[in-house]
This record gives sequence, C-alpha cells and structure tokens, in this order.
Amino acid sequence: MTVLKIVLIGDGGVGKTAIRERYLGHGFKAQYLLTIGADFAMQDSTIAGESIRFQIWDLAGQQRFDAVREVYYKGSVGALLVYDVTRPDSYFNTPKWINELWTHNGRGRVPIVVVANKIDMRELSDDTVSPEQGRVFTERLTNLTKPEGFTCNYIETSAKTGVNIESAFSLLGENIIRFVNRQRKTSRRITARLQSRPTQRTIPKYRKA
Ligand SMILES: Nc1nc2c(ncn2[C@@H]2O[C@H](COP(=O)(O)OP(=O)(O)O)[C@@H](O)[C@H]2O)c(=O)[nH]1
Ligand SMILES: [Mg+2]
Repeated sequence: MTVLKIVLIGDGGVGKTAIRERYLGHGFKAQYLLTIGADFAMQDSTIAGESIRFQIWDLAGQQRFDAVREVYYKGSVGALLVYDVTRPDSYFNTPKWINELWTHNGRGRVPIVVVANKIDMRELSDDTVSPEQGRVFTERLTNLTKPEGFTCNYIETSAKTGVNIESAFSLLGENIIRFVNRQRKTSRRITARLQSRPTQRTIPKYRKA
C-alpha cells in the first residue's frame, strides 16, 4: 500500500472541504465548520492497478499562517487546486497557490489537477470563469510539468451534485503514480551509481598490488 499525501489548495470558500467530504462519502452540506489548523483524512483507492491510500490534507481557516503552511505542504506529492467558477478572483489567484505548493513541499513540481468547482451555479451568475480559461491555464501548467514526466489536468466539478469528484481524485492519483515511479527510477539509478563507484576505484588498486 502506497500512502500519498495530497493537499487541497485554493482561496477560502471555493469548496475544498465540500469536495473532500463528498469524496469521503459524507454528502454535501450548505455550511462546513471552520476547523483549526489543518485537517486530514484517509481514503483508499486503486489507481492504475495499484492500491494506494490518499492522505488528504485540507487547510482549514488560517490560510495566512506561515507555520501551519509549511507542515501542510511538506512531503505532498500532488494537489487539487480548486477555484470557484462564480468567483473570477479565485481563478486569478491560482498561480499564487501553485507557487506556494512547489516552494514548500520539498519535492518541487508535483502533479496538480485544476478543479473548476460549483458548476451547478454557472447559470445563476453573470461573471463566471469559462471552461476555455480553465483549459488554457492548465495547458500552460502542463508545459511546465511535462519535462518531469507527468501532465496536469482540468476538470469541472460540483461538490453539491457530486459530479466529477471521484474523477478529480483518480486523475490526480494517475499522475502521482507516474511522478512517483519516475522518482523511484531516478533514485535507483543514483543508488546504483553510488554503489558501483567504490568497486571501480578499488579494482586498479588491487591490480597494481
Ligand atoms: N452550490 C455549490 N456550493 C458549494 C459547492 N462546493 C462548496 N459549496 C459551498 O460553498 C461554501 C464554502 O465551501 P467550503 O467547502 O467550506 O470551502 P473551503 O473554504 O474552500 O473549504 C459552503 O457553503 C459550501 O456549501 C458546489 O459545488 N456548489
Ligand atoms: Mg475548508
């Protein structure tokens, strides 16, 4: 069982907790209690034939506190980056969140699924973020991560209706597996190289003797 730490990022009120609760099978509420610090929950899943356990971190309330933030991001291998389609400001703030994640997780660029949430409210609002905007942004993001062996995805969700919530997590899982496998390969290569070095050095010495 591989444990994968993932984080939910995005402005306050975009639906991070609602998405997590929906994924955990807890339905949907009109209000979620603000928890102190960061909350985390486990959910097991099978991604690309591998059993994995998502450790899902959900930053509650104080998104401004640096100390909480470092613990929150450290070791995370992926994120759901959520914005609210009825709040364009939450879309324009997404680069800030990505920057924070990639700076503080200790692993650099890790997979992200861009989640355009609250699509059940799109018809009710005049000023919304279009699917096109979300896709263009995600393509740009993927250009940054492709050299690392994985892509980023765009998905439209509603925590209220439940549409695409499962898919958001499984897309993220698939790209994390790609990312993790590649990292493992790299570290095996490095280990092999380190182990072979002493032998290479000692052989000429013995020959001389
Ligand atoms: N209509 C609608 N409301 C949502 C959706 N997701 C979350 N909400 C509501 O938006 C508010 C903020 O959600 P919350 O999960 O607490 O946001 P967070 O601060 O990002 O964790 C709550 O009142 C939720 O019920 C959604 O997909 N559709
Ligand atoms: Mg929350």
